[in-house]
Amino acid sequence: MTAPEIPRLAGHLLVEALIAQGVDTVFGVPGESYLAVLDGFYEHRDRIRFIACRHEGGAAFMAEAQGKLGGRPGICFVTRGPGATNASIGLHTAFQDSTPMILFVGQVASEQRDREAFQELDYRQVFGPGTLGFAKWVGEVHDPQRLPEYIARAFHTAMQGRPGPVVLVLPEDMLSATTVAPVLPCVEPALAWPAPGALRQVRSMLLAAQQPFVIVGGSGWDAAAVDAMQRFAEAWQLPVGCAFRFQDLFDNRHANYAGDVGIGINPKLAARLAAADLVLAVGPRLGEMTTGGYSLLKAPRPAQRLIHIHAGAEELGRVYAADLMLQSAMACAAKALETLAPPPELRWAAWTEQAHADYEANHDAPTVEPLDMAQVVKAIQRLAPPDSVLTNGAGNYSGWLHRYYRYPGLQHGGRTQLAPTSGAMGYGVPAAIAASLLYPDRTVINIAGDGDFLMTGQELATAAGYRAGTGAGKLIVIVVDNGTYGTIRMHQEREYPGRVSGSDLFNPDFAALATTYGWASASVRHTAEFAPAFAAALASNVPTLLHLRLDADVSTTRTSLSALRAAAQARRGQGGTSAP
Ligand SMILES: Cc1ncc(C[n+]2csc(CCOP(=O)(O)OP(=O)(O)O)c2C)c(N)n1
Repeated sequence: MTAPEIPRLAGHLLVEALIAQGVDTVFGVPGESYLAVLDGFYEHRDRIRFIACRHEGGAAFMAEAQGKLGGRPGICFVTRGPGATNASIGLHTAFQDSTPMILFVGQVASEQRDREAFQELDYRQVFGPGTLGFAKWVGEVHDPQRLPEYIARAFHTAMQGRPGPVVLVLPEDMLSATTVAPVLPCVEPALAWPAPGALRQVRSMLLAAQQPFVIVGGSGWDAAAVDAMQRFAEAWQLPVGCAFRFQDLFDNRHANYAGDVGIGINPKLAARLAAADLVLAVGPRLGEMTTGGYSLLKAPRPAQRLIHIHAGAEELGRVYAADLMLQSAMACAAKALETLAPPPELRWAAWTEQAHADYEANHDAPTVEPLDMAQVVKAIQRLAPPDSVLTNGAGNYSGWLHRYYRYPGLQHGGRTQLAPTSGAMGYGVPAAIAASLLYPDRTVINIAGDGDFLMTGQELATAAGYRAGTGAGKLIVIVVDNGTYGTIRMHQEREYPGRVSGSDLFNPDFAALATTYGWASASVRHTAEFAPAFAAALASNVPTLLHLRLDADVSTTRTSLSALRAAAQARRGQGGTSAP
């Protein structure tokens, strides 16, 4: 602990405490409720920067991406009621994605509390753990002397067990009070190791299996853990799938890789998972998207034997009555698994080989005219640096990335996929900007839908203002414009064929729009135009938006709207588009 220091504003102390935690960048939208903190950022501007965003949703997504990329809490600052409620989408995403993050919220002065003062909210009620889905903990700091204690606890809570978001509420008068409190040292999470007895059980359950399958996912992985997991999979010749939007946790080019267990899953992979007799889930919380709506792994008692390894005790046994549950941080679990000695003969070598062959075969795609999204993703893979970070939000367009992009594991030191398991539209643009600002030497590529893009597209201004993507690493946004909220249209065609309601979009010229933000841009209508446009973006000294015009009928990597409509109408035994 550092010695008590000279009196200073609590708002300044807060910034010093963040610096002590290793934070050099925070994201936010300013508010009059936390002026003393903003002044602290000014005071320490040589050591920490405040990235001023255009919407708190964008700022919170950027902080969430910071947490995903770095493993330590991403930091977001917002003002009272309207600021905090705008930021809630980032909290929800951090919660669902198990991402460490801290949202600091300015609060009305203590003497005005409980009067429904200007923009007042009770954040413990709004975001409290009781609401199940916004924050692991909501703390309100009343005594400036205790601010370091609250900050240390916030960092611990965000990182320990199942990582997630924390909200710290800062009354205005507390921030502008004077304090001599010392900052506390940098916090490291306490990590749980799997018990030796449980590890022996893992081994004997593996030895008893005929067709085992491993799913990796969740947060808390580092490059060493991913490498250890790879060695374990190699030694035991196990097929490995990645949980929904955790595709970068295992090298997709590796011979044991079997594909992503998520939305639009390869049907052969779904069949394999269903046919497995033992599933070893290392890290994922086994949510709806990873389990095929709790059907590939039936909840609460799957047909397969299940070993569930997770960092959070509260997560184990919450949904699935697994045969074996191990509480362990991923860094520890992978290293422990690696020590398990395999027998000389493994009976599932062919099963694993076939799993990878199925993954490879899933890369074959019929040609689509005039713009082929599979070819677009393959061109990105071919041309972009291998350590590029890929981001997306929610929408069918992300399916091409999930299916055709081969993520390289964490061999470049950090994550290369930033994508919301919460399915939050608007995530990809701010996540890409955050990645580009935090890692200026990495190229960052966002693929967005037209609906998705305009939810947070205003953050292009933030990128331009802070000169993101102007150095060695490039920043490229690819907008896939099909003139519709295509995912919803897909569901409509399945359920209410031919009855388009609320899903049409009326779009601007995205390429023209980007130039008003100081971005370079180009429009792409044909597959052949994409690679040159993308190569030019990789050579550009300013960020680039590529506006891709996709035929609205192209619905997913596997089907079209017209095929869906025809199938739904056939099911209903009607030829027209009459009401259901
Ligand atoms: C914030 C948010 N609002 C609404 C939804 C519901 N939703 C899921 S996908 C989707 C449409 C996405 O449209 P677009 O970005 O154009 O991509 P497309 O599906 O057409 O590829 C909607 C509205 C959501 N997931 N997130």
